Amino acid sequence: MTTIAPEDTAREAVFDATVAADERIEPRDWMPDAYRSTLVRQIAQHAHSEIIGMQPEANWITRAPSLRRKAILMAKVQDEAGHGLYLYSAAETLGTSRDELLDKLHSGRQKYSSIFNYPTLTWADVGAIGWLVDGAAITNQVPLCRCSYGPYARAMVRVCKEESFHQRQGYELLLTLSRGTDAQHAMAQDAVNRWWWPSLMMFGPPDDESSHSAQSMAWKIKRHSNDELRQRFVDICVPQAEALGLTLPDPDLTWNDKRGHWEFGPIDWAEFREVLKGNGPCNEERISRRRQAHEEGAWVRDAAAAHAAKHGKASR
Ligand code: BYC
Repeated sequence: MTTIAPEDTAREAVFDATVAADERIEPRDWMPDAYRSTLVRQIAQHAHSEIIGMQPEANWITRAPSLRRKAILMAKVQDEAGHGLYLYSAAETLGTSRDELLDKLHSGRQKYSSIFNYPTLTWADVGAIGWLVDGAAITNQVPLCRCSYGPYARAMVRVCKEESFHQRQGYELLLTLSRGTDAQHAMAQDAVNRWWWPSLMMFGPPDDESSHSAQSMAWKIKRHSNDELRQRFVDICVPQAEALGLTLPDPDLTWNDKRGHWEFGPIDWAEFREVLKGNGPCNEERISRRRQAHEEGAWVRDAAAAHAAKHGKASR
């Protein structure tokens, strides 16, 4: 039988009191093993999503329709790399290395967001990603700025500021297309039709199927359930779609005056599960491109390590 040492009971009481008081847990504080592993799982998945998420949009950098659009898109894709770095650093504070996390991503032992397994078929997809995907990300991540784990919460503050800029650029891009020629308007509508449902899936499975939500909410890692955030996102998007002059591809969207929310149609959870299993339209392409980029970058890591070994001591 395992016995709990009195000092562990005392530490656990301090941890519980800190969480209950809405104060932050910091890297040097004692924390339950399961709290640590849940954070590593979520932060790693989040970091992987940021760097895999660079691929669908980077696909359009060489084909951006103007120098201005190209410069904006390059800056956005670079921001996503930066978000990945803050998040890998936050995970490192929990005692895990970036190499280990990347290895788990490359070998399929850790996930990244389902959304990045869909293709970017036209230029309008860059707008739809900014408006819907970054919009969903902000809705999910603003509450994470109040996450109980300090380094993750602080990383989220900067990420959210940058994501709101990304969301605005996507909205502005779609507005320009929507007000353009008939062909441009149709391209914008087609992109929204394809990205709407996968964006709703970003928030994760419905609450009654979400295995981690209850514990993560008790620990104040998550502040709202998957369904609460999904509903918040739909409520934000409906008037924005109207202002864009575009429609959302859901015939069941209706305003419920009693609830004060937009009702929406059923989500195809079978599709979500297939994407998670690796059977989405681009899973194979995304992960092999990532592995290739990692291998091609080996010389940069080697050079940085050699530089640090040579100059590290002298500069200290
Ligand atoms: N895709 O119990 P649940 C971005 C998994 S990047 C894949 O509800 P949890 C951006 C889940 O991991 C956006 N897997 O889990 C970047 C779990 O599986 P495991 C990324 C998903 O953790 C570039 C299982 O399903 N944002 O913004 O309580 C360009 C059961 O789910 C997904 C974040 O990562 C999914 N959509 O809640 C533009 C935000 N959903 O781990 C934009 C941080 C669920 O047991 N993460 N799963 O094998 C979170 O807030 C939470 O982890 C989630 C899921 C709401 C996503």
